[in-house]
Amino acid sequence: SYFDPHCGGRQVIVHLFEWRWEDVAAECERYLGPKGFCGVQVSPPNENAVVKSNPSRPWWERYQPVSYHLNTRSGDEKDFKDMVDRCKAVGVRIYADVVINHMAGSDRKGLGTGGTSFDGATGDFPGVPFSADNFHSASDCGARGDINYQVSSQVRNCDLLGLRDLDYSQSYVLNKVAAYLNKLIDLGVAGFRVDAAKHMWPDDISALQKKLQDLPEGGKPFFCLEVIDFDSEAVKDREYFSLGYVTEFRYHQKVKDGVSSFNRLKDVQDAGWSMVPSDKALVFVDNHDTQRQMGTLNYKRGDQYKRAVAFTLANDYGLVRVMSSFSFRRKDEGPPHEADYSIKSVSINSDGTCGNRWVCEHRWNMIGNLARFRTAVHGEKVTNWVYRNRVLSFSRGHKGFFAMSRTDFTVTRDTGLPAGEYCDLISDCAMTVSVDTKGSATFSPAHSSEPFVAIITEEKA
Ligand code: ARE
Ligand code: CA
Repeated sequence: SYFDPHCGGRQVIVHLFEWRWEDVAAECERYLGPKGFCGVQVSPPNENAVVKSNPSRPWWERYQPVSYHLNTRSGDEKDFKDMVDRCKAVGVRIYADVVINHMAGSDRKGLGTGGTSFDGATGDFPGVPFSADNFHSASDCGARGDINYQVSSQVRNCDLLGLRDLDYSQSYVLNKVAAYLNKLIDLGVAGFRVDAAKHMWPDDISALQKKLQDLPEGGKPFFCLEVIDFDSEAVKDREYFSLGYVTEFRYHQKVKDGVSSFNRLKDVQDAGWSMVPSDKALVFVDNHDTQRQMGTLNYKRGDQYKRAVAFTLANDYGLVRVMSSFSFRRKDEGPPHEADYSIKSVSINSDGTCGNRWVCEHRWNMIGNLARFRTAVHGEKVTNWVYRNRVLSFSRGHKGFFAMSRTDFTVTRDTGLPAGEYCDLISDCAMTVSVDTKGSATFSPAHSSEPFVAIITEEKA
């Protein structure tokens, strides 16, 4: 089904935003595979418009397709194939971010990252080829880029941000895009994050899916649809439920509000917000867009961010995607780069953190190590919820137990687990937790600077 991420039951996806394919491959082998991550959402692999100035080489140029050749600042087709194979060999799958609602903007013209020419204004994309006729005309829309979100036909047929909108009622367009996705399937990807899916008709996505081949190992590719729904516009996320996982943006709002008062985290996935059902919700604390918005939670918010991500991983709602960023000051700023704008590689420091301005949130102890926890307790409900003495703790059925606070703590809690000596996953077993015959344990975090504890029945000391 389109809901299977094809990673042998592992549960956590990480978005390695703007990483080079070579670095992703190395990260699968040295970290993601051993830590039990399911897969990686990679930046769009197809050729994009080179945005030279105002600003120079922003990250967002990758959301302006020029052709479906696999040539970007992350690498070429050979690098891509090598990454997919090396990750797969260690149990980690690749999901491509596919930008298929549109091509480059009508305000762009010149060359793509693979050297192919294009002109957004005239709709000439010889690298595919697409020409003016393959796009929706702006006649039914407001001024270019001006979508009235209360009118679903405008959301689907008008130019999002002035980006040339593909007309999927033409089988020519459908076939070109299907050929692109099938090529990625041939190369071994396990699925797709569909950019701006909200701006595509669900029936068009369904028609596209019918043209896709099964994965080489069998089964349909995994689908995650980017649909932003805060219950205030014409397009509803439920229109996409049969097509794959849907991004749950309400959750990212709620977890941000909830993390300031732990008690409010309890109802973070329901309470009148008409949240996406757990088995269809792709959840995250931030993504590459929201992390650039004012007041949002991101890596810069330190401890609060850590608590939000740790809670999200320990909780039982949705399929989790962890963000892994490059540090930025300005919103438009592209990834760390050399003088010639080639992307800098991700260096690894002796303490396991990343260098060259790569943040690598996924390597932070309470994030990287909870990937294992989430997989181990998958399918178990949250039970034993206790918020007392400023410490939140809960069990995941009889398979796992999690606790967190804002500062160091010592508490006694019912873990719901059988008696035994358990390894604390957060600290890689630097500390253990003894559970008595009643299921009760007294414990403190291994390091006071990291006030989290997580244990699972499958990891006894
Ligand atoms: C850039 C420039 C523009 C210029 C355009 C064309 O910034 O000024 O007009 O190029 O030359 C990203 C960047 C954009 C960038 C674009 C193309 O964020 O700034 O434009 O790349 O380079 C809506 C969509 C949602 C979309 C967001 C951004 O529904 O799908 O807008 N998100 C995805 C990606 C983005 C990406 C694109 C789509 C485009 O994740 O990274 O844009 O491929 C409410 C509504 C939402 C709306 C949201 C924000 O919440 O409910 O539907 O999201 O507001 O407007
Ligand atoms: Ca569209």
